[in-house]
Amino acid sequence: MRVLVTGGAGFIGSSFVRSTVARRPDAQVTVLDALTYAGDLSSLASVSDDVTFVRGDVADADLVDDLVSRADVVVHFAAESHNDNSLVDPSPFVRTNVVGTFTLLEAVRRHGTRLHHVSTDEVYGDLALDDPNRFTETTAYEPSSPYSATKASSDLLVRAWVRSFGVHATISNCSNNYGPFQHVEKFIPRQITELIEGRAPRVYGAGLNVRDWIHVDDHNEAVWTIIERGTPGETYLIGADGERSNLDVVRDLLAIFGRGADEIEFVADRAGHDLRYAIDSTRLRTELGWEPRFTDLAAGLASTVDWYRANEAWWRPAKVSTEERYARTGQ
Ligand code: NAD
Ligand code: TDX
Repeated sequence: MRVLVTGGAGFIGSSFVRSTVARRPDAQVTVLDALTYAGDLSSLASVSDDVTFVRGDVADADLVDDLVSRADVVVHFAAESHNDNSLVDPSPFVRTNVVGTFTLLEAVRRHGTRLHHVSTDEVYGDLALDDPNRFTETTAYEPSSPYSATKASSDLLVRAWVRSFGVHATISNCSNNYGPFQHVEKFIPRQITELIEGRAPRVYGAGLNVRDWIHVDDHNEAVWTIIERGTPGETYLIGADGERSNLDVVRDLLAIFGRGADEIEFVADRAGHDLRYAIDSTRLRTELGWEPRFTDLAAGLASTVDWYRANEAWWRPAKVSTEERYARTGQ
């Protein structure tokens, strides 16, 4: 099977590529990635002999058409992915997330290629802390940030291309991922690397916001499950029942580092900050038989801390510029 992976040098995409090479020897993997600030070819170093890498833009119609014509399945991870950046400059989000997905859809339409579109639970907006409901496949779209609005737009394009043109596409909306190779701008790697540096974690607002954490390997196994057993045209939600407040996560990390539970720096809140995300993944579990394997978040955080301690050379180059960006917004 010839697999084209967009965004395969990013956090989740590179994990997908490494596990695909390790576990699916029949797959011939090509990666299309623009290597923005968030892409890092060294994340694919361990599989460089097994993967064809193409540096390019998912919104480049000629390049995308050529690559899609030579693929059996396209797995679309490429995106601008960070909410805080979308509040400073939304334009690359519109271009990559909306125009890039449109470009890919036109190519798979021409070539009849199977597409899996990777999306986020943020398209559904947020929930009250005490809301007994969680997001399901039928929850209405209500995105809050420029990032989530562009991801919602991309999902709606996929749905329309399925209905209007019969494109063979599935969509997954997953909760917050954690694990190795995640950019230091994101919450968990930022706090781990601050703690390695001897500083205090930076928590937005009062830290009461809740995220539903899933290990990146569980996400990617779910993506393969949907590619192999999902029904084209359908949406599947991916989540591992990992709801925690940001304060709880930070306190787990402080304990791992042997630091006091109150050694926290509270900083400016994110504009429009979503309060809570929570995924009901019943459909994926009952219809397709997927189950998460990393259900112990404390253990998953401890092994992620070990990875960042052992791989300083991977994250160090991005750390200073990331903190300079945060300093400009008081975060
Ligand atoms: P990331 O920012 O780590 O990686 C994105 C990758 O896309 C990078 O390698 C970057 O170079 C590449 N890219 C960006 N613009 C491009 C363009 N125009 N053309 C080609 N490549 C381009 O993101 P991530 O956290 O790995 O997220 C991957 C996907 O999963 C995204 O679609 C995101 O919306 C989705 N998602 C992420 C999470 C999460 O918790 N991180 C949760 C659910 C869904
Ligand atoms: O320093 C920080 N302090 C802090 O309190 C950072 C970077 C974040 N936060 C908070 C904001 C959120 O409530 O932590 C929570 C998680 O923040 P992010 O890592 O920025 O993730 P989030 O905004 O929830 O979005 C993530 O999950 C859904 C991914 O970045 C998206 O790509 C994905 O779609």
